[in-house]
Amino acid sequence: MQSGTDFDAVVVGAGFAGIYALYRLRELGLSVQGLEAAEDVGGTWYWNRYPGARCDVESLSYSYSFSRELESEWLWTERYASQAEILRYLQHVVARFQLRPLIRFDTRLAEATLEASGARWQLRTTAGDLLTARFLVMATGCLSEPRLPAIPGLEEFRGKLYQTSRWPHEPVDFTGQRVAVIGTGSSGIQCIPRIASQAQHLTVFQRTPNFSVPAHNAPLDPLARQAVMDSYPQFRRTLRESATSLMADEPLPAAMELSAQEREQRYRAAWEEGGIRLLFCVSDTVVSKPANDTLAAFVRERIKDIVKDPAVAERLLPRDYPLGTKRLCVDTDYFATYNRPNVTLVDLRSTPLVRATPHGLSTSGADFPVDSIVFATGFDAMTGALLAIDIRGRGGRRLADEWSEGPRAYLGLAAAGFPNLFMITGPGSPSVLSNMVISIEQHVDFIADLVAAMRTRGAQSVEAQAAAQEAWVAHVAEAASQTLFPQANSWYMGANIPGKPRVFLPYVGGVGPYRQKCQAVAAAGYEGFEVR
Ligand code: NA7
Repeated sequence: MQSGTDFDAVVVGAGFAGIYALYRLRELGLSVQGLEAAEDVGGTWYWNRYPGARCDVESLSYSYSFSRELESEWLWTERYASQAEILRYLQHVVARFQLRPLIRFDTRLAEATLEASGARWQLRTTAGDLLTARFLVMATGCLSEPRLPAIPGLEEFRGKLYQTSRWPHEPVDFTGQRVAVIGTGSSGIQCIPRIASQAQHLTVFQRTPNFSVPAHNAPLDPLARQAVMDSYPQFRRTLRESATSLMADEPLPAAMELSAQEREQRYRAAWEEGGIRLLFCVSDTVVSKPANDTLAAFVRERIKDIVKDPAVAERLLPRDYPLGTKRLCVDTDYFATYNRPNVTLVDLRSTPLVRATPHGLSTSGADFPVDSIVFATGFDAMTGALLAIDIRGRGGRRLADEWSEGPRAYLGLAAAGFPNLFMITGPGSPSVLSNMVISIEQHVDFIADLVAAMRTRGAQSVEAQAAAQEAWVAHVAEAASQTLFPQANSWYMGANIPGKPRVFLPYVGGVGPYRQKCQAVAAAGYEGFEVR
């Protein structure tokens, strides 16, 4: 740990974003302090260690590009990296670049208050420790504030409770147990097959069926891996400039321009390839309802192919939102798990969860005695972790109040009234619609370049201008309105949190175009920012 309490920059969070922010800001010669609530680095990949936890972006794309040496020495072993492998990678990065001494662990930021000078932040941790920083970098994550439903009677339950995003560090053995999993988002879909293979009986409580595509995960072929690694600079550039940063842009036909047979061939090829390619095998999946309907129907047919009991298959078919407007899941044997004799699917739409009892869960239809309950019920996405901190900017204005009708940030990076505070992959940036590592590097580089430019100018503070912010927020909303995304009750829309404003949170205009916009802003002397 570092000594002293006054820093040029404090970085909150030590996941992918915080680690790189610490690295870049230290390279600039700034005094930097990292604060991390956990006892170790990793962020998302520290907390989400449930069975089957795996990234749904391919490992060769989901890693830092800032160091050629780092790139060439780290050998990913599988097409999709497991949580454990990604955590090892981040621990390696921190050790390799000697970042650990910069981080204060087991330390959660509680309050950040702008000083009267308008150019420095006073910080208080939940333990009551005080620090100050000129720059405050919020690397707090998009999916880091977990959410648990209020289930009456849960305190009386005598079995064990687990949460995918707060999984114990020691192995959990469900052998011989009756287990309940609540939630069928990505986390549920990843852990359900693994828990089913161990438990005596698994009951899955599903509220909304999800679209999911097979991962077809496999060990990476060493020669193919080396070929990508040899071409990393070009490979990364292609991803950075692409619309999604997940795969290279290629010309795609609109679904309805194709014959039914051509569509089916394309969808099948993408299904066989596995992963999120399916979303990007025609040009108009998330903008045209007729196009989306054809793809959704294709996936429903695949679910029916896999699930043997037609009544169970029927309950698993997503019908009430367009494919891709809730995060498309990537699975290993998810639907096939429902063919196991020890797995029961409970549809909470027809029989809602009523309460927990000392021995299990009760729906309006039946009682389900269980030994353990696993919550895979998601997060207060994009804004939850930021607003969990009492942030008070100019004139004592609270960020939570400023955002009461939805987040307002210029480029998803900075907010008017909150000078010298930056968000990494904040609301209004491509963030969760992109390859997070690529977006994180882009944000951190933008911020580091801005801080360096301020130093050259002798500036003390930088703040988003209200007019630029409003124009950007309007642009983010306009971009979303051109798509099908607002049609789903998704966490992208804040719909999973009671009372949260319904606003489409990430920027859907494309990663490459967003990067160009940021570059243009910088080239114009940080247009839209007030540099004082
Ligand atoms: P998600 O995707 O938000 O999934 C949460 C799941 O929990 C989803 O199926 C919810 O149903 C369900 N849920 C939430 N509250 C309840 C209650 N009260 N009762 C029953 N079911 C409930 O979170 P994940 O952790 O799976 O994934 C988050 C992201 O992490 C993922 O998209 C990847 O990007 C990585 P609902 O759909 O709201 O009806």
